[in-house]
Amino acid sequence: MKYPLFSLASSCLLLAACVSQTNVPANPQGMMHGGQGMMGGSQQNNENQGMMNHGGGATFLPGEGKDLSVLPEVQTSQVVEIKDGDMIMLKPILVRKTINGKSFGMYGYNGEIPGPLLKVKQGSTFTVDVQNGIDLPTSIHWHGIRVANASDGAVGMTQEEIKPGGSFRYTIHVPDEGMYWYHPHVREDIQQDMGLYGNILVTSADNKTYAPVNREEVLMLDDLLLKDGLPVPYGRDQADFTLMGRFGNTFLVNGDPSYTLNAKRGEIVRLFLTNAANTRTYRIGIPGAKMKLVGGDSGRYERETFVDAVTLAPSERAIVDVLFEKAGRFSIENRNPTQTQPLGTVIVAQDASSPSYAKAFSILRTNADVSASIEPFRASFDKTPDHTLVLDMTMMGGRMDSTGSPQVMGGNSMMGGIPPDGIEWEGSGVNQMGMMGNMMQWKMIDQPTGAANKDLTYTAKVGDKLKIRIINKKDSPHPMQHPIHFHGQRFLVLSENGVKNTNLIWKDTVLVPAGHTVDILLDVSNAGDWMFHCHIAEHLSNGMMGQFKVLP
Ligand SMILES: [Cu+2]
Repeated sequence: MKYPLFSLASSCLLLAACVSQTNVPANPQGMMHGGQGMMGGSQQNNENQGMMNHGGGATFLPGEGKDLSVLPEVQTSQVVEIKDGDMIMLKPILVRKTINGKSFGMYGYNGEIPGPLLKVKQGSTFTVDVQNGIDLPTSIHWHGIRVANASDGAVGMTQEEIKPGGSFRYTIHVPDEGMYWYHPHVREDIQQDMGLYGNILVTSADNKTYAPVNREEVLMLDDLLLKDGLPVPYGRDQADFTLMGRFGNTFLVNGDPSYTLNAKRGEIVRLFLTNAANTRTYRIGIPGAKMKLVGGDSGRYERETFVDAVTLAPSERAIVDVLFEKAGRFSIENRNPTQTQPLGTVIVAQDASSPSYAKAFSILRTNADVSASIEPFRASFDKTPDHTLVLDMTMMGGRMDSTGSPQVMGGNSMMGGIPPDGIEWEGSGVNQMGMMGNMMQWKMIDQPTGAANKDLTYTAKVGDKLKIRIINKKDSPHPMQHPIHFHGQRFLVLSENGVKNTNLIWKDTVLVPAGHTVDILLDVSNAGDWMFHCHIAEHLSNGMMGQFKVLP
């Protein structure tokens, strides 16, 4: 098979052109894909890359042309307690946000970034009136919740986009406890990046489900790409940064670039983490504190485990209990193999926390109810996969390699190698070459038939236990990780590269590193027409999505 590919020469020419347009001095290190030159991950480095954006396409920024002073100032997230039968309103609007002394337009649900934290008891049903107060068509997807199909918010599949000034009513039933989130499902690369995201905490009917803690805190993680303190414009007609996705250079926790949490000595804080970034995979750690992994996408693991850090791909959640044994300042860090970046600070006071839950914290609980919910699926773990899905991409518009052999962007080419763990933790020069969707095609391909993206439909019926093997090709033109998300259903991650997963949890998104093979088992439980797609916003915008038809 032959791929129309960029040759190295044309890649470099393009990069050179971008550099000369923006008068950024060429930084050969910065051009390397995941190379050591980028490992510092300094803000300066990233800002330089940010300047190399856009190959001349029309751009977009929220509220552009509007007088900033008339926009309401962004508010912090408020808690909305929802009872069964309640109706709430979510209105995305333009807001004014100030970071490091620079103000610009962003979006906020009800003017808040993150949007309101919706707290609701498992088994409840509520309605949400959405009124579109922004300058783009929108929708809301209730990520991870097994909602009725008509309320999935999937534009182009379950509903038309909500035009500016328009409205839509969602009916949300929450069958599963855990931390979920909501975001638009049209031009996520702009709208989600610019502040449209919020959490839904579905609390269990049984208050003994989780160990006692002193406090619960909700942390939504995001990164913004700023240049001279202002957002780098987005592609107006299609997502830019299509290759690696848009990496930010400014980290936000709950919309705050300098997040601070005050705690007492001995306090145990339960952190609900959600990765709302377009493409960045985080690895969150708090050196000096003790961390216990309790839950993830949809509730709890079979068994709690002590961990040094948790990896979170875009859209994934983690629930961790953190014990601060000593007084002092603790850094919440993105600590991955390439760098350590501070995201926020926990200041622990000398006075002792009361009551002390240290004893409960020291016990690693097993969740028999979670194992019991998985039990009916175990007989299907080792069956032959029902489907095999290949993640791949092709480049367009570039020159063919003179030898006719695939010119890999990544691999052993000049662009650097595939990272040993198959994850691009940070952007690089390649990312910033102004690549638009018409220059490449990200693909989800059904292996036996070759059907890809919009031509790919899987059909199943409620009650099926569908085993899907996902192969992320290591020799694609740009091998990188893809977080694969299924709408409307839940699944188990059975194995990675043949190694069985022995501590299961119900999930809606799985990170498949470059060159890795992951087996999942879908609990086909929710009828309708659903999407499954890569949750890197720019890859989805590029069409990396299939259709999943579930018959009643
Ligand atoms: Cu992807």
